[in-house]
Amino acid sequence: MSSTRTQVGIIGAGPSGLLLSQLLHLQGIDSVVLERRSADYVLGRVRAGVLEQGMVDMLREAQCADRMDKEGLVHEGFEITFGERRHRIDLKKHTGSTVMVYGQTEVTKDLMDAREKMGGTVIYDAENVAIEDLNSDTPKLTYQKDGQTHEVICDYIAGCDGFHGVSRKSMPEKLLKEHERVYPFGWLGILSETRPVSEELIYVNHWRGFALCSMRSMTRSRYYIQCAFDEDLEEWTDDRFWDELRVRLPDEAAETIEMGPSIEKSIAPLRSFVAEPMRHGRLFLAGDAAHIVPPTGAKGLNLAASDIYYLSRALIGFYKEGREDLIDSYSENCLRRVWKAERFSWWFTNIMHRFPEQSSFDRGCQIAELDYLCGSNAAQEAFAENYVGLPF
Ligand code: FAS
Ligand code: PHB
Repeated sequence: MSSTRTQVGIIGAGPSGLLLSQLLHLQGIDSVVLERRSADYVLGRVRAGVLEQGMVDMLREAQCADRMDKEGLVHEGFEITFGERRHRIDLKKHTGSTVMVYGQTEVTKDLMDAREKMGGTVIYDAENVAIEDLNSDTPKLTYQKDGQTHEVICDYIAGCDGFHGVSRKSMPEKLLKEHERVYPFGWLGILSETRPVSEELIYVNHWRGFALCSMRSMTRSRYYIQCAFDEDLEEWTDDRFWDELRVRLPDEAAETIEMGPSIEKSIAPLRSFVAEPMRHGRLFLAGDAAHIVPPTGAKGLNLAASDIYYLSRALIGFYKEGREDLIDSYSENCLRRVWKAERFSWWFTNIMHRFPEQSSFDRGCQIAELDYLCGSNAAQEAFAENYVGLPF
């Protein structure tokens, strides 16, 4: 068995793990990242599209923002439509802030390239990653690769391995409290090399179901429609998707939308989930390993960024100044912001989607909530400050 020593062992080479490794490296702190999949597989996942200012600032701090600053699209607002109504939420007016439209795939690629350029240790195809000696001062990660067993002895372990990872399962069962709401529907999303139907995002509440018009650039569109949670992807030809999307869009968008072949098509389940605490001894959970939000509020990737903000400061404070206070307050600091994003994402999902059991009264309240939001400056200010991202 090969044995290496590092300061911080990181499980998962998604945005959380790579961003943490990069921020630590810039402070002279050594880490090893273990990823069970190949780099191509990680890059093949199409996920988030909207970055909060906090995430943008973190990528600039991590010296990985050049391409984002060149190719990213700064958005000052977006539209909400319901019935015949269309209303623009002016983020800039209500908050003075904006969001950046730049795909998670590109963020991950920029982080991968930066890690490689700076000689980072990111091991792909690391199988059966396990955490051992967690209650000792030198916990370790073991894994198999190329038929060999390897161990990485660490000071600390960051579980950045997503919802299905091993790190949350390695927390003591009696310690962990989990909170969950599973939604009775999913999102069917496609990516197409077509001009976006609008310069800004359009969130649609339609009686047949939610729809979202987003983008990755001005030549690459990302569209979603709400679908049954057990929908069979094989049943959804491109034509069927475009027909259903156009039924749900406002007339002018339905008439002008540019359609084309999908280059990616997938169904994402929707759930709200929080695991508490996010730290046990020398193990920290970050990103989707600790929490999941329905993508309605574009919070998933951005919450991973705020976790890594708190975790990087805690570890840098420890190694550079011998501080343990930020390590001790890590879980509490993260969870205060996580729960506010969970609430916003749950609320926005509730007012934008059609629920199978929805009564006419429920529907009436949904429309009234949207009508109030679009008619009240105060409501839009509260909405906008949540959407652009609450302070870290
Ligand atoms: P990730 O899941 O991205 O990364 C975890 C990494 O750990 C993966 O590469 C995985 O292969 C690896 N891993 C897992 N188990 C391991 C093990 N045992 N050993 C080693 N490695 C292991 N957010 C939005 O804001 N908007 C969206 O539209 C949106 N759409 C989404 C669609 C889907 C299908 C999913 C699943 C998520 C979506 N999200 C969206 C949320 C998403 O963007 C996450 O918040 C983001 O990927 C979180 O990043 P990480 O915490 O790094 O987790
Ligand atoms: C996306 O572009 O993938 C996207 C944008 C906004 C959301 C969710 C997903 O709320």
